[in-house]
Amino acid sequence: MRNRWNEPLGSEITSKTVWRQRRQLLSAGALLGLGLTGATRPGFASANTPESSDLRLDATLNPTFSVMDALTPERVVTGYNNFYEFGTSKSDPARYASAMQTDPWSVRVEGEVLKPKTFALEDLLKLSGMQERIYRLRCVEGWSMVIPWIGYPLSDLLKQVEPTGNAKYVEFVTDMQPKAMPGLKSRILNWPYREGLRLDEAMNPLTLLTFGLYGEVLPNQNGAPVRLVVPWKYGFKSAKSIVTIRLTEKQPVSSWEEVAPHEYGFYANVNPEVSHPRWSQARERRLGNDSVFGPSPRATLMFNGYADQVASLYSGLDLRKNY
Ligand SMILES: Nc1nc2c(c(=O)[nH]1)N[C@H]1C(S)=C(S)[C@@H](COP(=O)(O)O)O[C@H]1N2
Ligand SMILES: [Mo]
Repeated sequence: MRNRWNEPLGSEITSKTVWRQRRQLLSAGALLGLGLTGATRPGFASANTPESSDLRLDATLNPTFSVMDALTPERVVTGYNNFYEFGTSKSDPARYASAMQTDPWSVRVEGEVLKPKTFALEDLLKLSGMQERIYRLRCVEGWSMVIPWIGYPLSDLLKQVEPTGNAKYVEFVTDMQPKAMPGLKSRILNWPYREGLRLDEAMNPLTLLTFGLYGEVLPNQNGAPVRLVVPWKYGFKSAKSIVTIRLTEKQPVSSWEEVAPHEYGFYANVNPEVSHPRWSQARERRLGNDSVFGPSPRATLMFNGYADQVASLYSGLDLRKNY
């Protein structure tokens, strides 16, 4: 019996090869410039039409911030998601998220800043150069993926609004669209979905404000039109479909921390030595790459393998207490 995520090696290689060829095409088309090509408005449709040009988002590969791991096939990245606004099943986001309205879209950046501002999506897309970065993303549930994201460092945005001396934290808030998001009826979280980082974590060059993946604008199920990606933390820190970014003096309470503080802390750094109360975090399974049968085959790395870049942020902090 074959599971849809248990793909033979051949198709894994095919998926990568096709992507590399497509990336070459993209750089050959670099005269079109950065940003969206082919359409006047970004068409944030589903990724089921990967070749249509209005979904394309051009970017330059940043090898310094990319890992060499085998990529997770695109259909897994866009078909197996956590986006509880659309339901708790992994297939719910791909099934329902196309109803989410992403045009027009704007992001309010406010709080402890000298220049609060509402950024239209069009302006956000032009604010800095688009980079492609191949990051590992590890879910707290024990699976992981390797995804070619497109975006730019969150710090490029935060510098524009000039954080005050009081700004110590950054809070991220997801949009609420009751008609499109059946999950909002469930009490699993207190909506809207909120996440937070310390300001120095938010300013770290790894922290990516993300608009696309696999050479295209984000599919809705992956957090269109703009989401966070924080690769050294468990996946739930990477808030999707962001409408507000708020700089604060006090540590914000994230949604998961609010409903289950003993299970999900504010930091949520990937840490194989600190177990979730109900399961170990020592090992993981790469979706689309590892067999779905048997025990998780890979050892999880401290800070998800990004220790060189981020361990210094936590010197002197007890990572058992600050999980
Ligand atoms: N708004 C919102 N953001 C969210 C979630 C969510 O339920 N709602 N799930 C998180 C979790 S648990 C993970 S693992 C990642 C999954 O991102 P992906 O679907 O792009 O792989 O999104 C995170 N961001
Ligand atoms: Mo997750």
